[in-house]
Amino acid sequence: MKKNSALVIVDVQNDFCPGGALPVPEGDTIVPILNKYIEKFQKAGLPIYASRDWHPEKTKHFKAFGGLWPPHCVQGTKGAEFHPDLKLPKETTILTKGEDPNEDSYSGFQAHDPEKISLTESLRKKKVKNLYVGGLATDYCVKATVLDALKEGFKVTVLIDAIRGVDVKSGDSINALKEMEKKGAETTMLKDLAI
Ligand code: VGL
Ligand code: ZN
Repeated sequence: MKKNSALVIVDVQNDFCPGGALPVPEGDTIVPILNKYIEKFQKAGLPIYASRDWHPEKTKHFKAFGGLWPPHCVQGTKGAEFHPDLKLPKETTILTKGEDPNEDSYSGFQAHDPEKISLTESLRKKKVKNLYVGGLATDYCVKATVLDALKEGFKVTVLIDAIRGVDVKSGDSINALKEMEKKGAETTMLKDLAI
């Protein structure tokens, strides 16, 4: 793994896992793999970020108010908590997004840390140039985060063994990955991650 790298874990929350309000098929199966990535980044002393979808009860993002989705990841609920087996170190920077009731946002680059600092600013401060991105869902928040990261000039590697998609239409996840690669993202797997 290169210097100036950070791990970005997208939305590994109960509501996106089987049994949750908006389950991603096999969403929970990436948790043990993400834990291994976390361990590697932690041992290397590299920053770790974890984003969370964090919606108010009423938001344009939900079907009842004009959006696409059933209610999910409502602030303060069990469904909005990170998956209980995800081993986030205490130094993890938690990124919160989706709080604005008028916004239908997906990207970690629309999120902020506890000091209300944006992800871009936080990464620049830490001199991060390379992002390794995994999490849920491939065809929504992972895709949006990766495409925004590329637009912001970061080098991005998608952790293809640590993402899962919703596939509202079959093929959505594969197409999302193709689009990320076309725009410049690279891919890797745990076994190929040099450290
Ligand atoms: C997400 C749909 C709605 C995601 C968030 O995290 O990918 N998908 N809200
Ligand atoms: Zn959402």
